Amino acid sequence: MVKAFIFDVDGTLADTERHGHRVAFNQAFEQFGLDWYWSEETYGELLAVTGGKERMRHYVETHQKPEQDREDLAALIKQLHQKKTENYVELLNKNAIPLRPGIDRLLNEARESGIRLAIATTTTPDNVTALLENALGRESLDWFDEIGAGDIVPNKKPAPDIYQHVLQNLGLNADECIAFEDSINGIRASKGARLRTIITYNGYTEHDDFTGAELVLDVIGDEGHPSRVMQQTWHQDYLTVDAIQRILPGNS
Ligand code: XBP
Ligand code: MG
Repeated sequence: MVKAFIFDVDGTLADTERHGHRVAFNQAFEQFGLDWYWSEETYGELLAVTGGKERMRHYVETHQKPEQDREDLAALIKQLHQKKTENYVELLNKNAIPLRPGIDRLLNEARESGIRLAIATTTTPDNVTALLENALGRESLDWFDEIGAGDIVPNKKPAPDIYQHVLQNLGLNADECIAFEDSINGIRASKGARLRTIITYNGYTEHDDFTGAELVLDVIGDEGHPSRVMQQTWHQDYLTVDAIQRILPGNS
């Protein structure tokens, strides 16, 4: 039987990138008097680099003038990122970003079935807290046995480090767990940790290569909001814990 579900956050639990992170980055750029601006399209390209600080550095290296002093740049990125995190949390507190269809139900089904919950994400811990508190209530933080987030590991996704860290802290083997991801960087990380992976893609990731995924859907889905299955054959209106236990029973 499957013993734990490990969820990515951005793009998987909620569509946070386009109207959340991107907006918070642009606010920070403006607050620092920079003329940088990330359009929805540019941001889609920048998502190839995970991690906000890493993404900004990549942007400067590829889109800005090369004379930027290296040390100054590291300090600027750190300050910008602190501001961006404040902006993002404020944005969620003012206007909660909803969870994707079926997530709330699946989390509750899992809890009722005794399946443990965990998070493995590159985003900053404060962002995870703000998302969960606003979408599910403060008590939902206790639903997760392990929240692996941000700079806690040296290498961010697509490296498997964050998943390996979470597995170790859960005390479980990869074949006892299922990862939920939305992107190519995410599945590279989860597969790198030998985790069976269910993909729910979104507007930014629908054309990513999900080779190796056990299941690829548009959404987990719900009553009145069925899932569309892109890879593998599976016939049910939406994904349930029972269906997961049936099709991906696990090795232990
Ligand atoms: C999410 C990310 C994050 C967010 C920004 O990737 O790449 O960097 O866009 O968060 P994944 P921070 O869903 O694969 O975990 O600015 O806090 O880094
Ligand atoms: Mg993601």
